[in-house]
Amino acid sequence: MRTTGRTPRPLALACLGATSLLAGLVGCGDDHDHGDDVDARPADAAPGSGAVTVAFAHRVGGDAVLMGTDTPYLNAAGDAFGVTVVRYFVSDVSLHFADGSRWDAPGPRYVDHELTATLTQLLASDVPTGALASVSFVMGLPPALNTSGRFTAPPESLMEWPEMMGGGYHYLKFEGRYLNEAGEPFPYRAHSGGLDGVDYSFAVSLDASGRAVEATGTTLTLVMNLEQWFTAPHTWDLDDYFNAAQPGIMRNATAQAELQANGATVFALGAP
Ligand SMILES: [Cu+2]
Repeated sequence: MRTTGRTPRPLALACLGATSLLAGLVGCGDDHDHGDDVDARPADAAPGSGAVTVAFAHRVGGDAVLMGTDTPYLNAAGDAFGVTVVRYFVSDVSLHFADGSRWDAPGPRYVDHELTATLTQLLASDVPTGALASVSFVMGLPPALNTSGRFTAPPESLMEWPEMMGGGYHYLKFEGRYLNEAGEPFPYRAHSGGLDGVDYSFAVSLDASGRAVEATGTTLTLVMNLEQWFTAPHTWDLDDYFNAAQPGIMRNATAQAELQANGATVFALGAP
């Protein structure tokens, strides 16, 4: 497991300060002697810690996506579309606690809707317990992680991005079919990645107030609302991006920037 860091809780700092300044006058230690809590924890768990698992869910219009080559969904521009591929990286997950402290799970995580093992990933078994404020991560691979050759085995290695376009890896492969202006099924491949040295990954922060890391284990569900990739601020008429003359968008810096901007509303934290 990777090294994780967490900044000290302000309460503990305040206590240390009070202890050193007012030694003998303030019974600071008594407030932090939670002996009863220790007794309640499983014997094999560190005091004040629990396992945190991240689950990944993929939805269209609020419902779990049904994969296939048909076109059961409508995007904001009125295109009928379906979904055949959802593969992506998220990186550098951090938990932000209500007390202002932070716990980091650095590094990339690969998710493929078709690979069940990637849909539930243990962050760590010893995350400090406490009330959460938010969950943050990077959609894609930030430049420090997006280096050619980082992944040598499938499935991650299959996300390679061509060297002639800057190398590294796709952040996202979102594919399916849509009905074009002629009413015929046409494939779309919404692929994103760093293009020619420009990074299009982006930070995501999701409100987690009301949630907590529990000693008994916690699952946080990161929901990707797929239709949002095509929605606001750049509403995509898929005919304009995927057609016989222009079947892909990987070389299209404008399209990469638009996917990045549309991504701001793609993610949500699912119900516990
Ligand atoms: Cu591609």
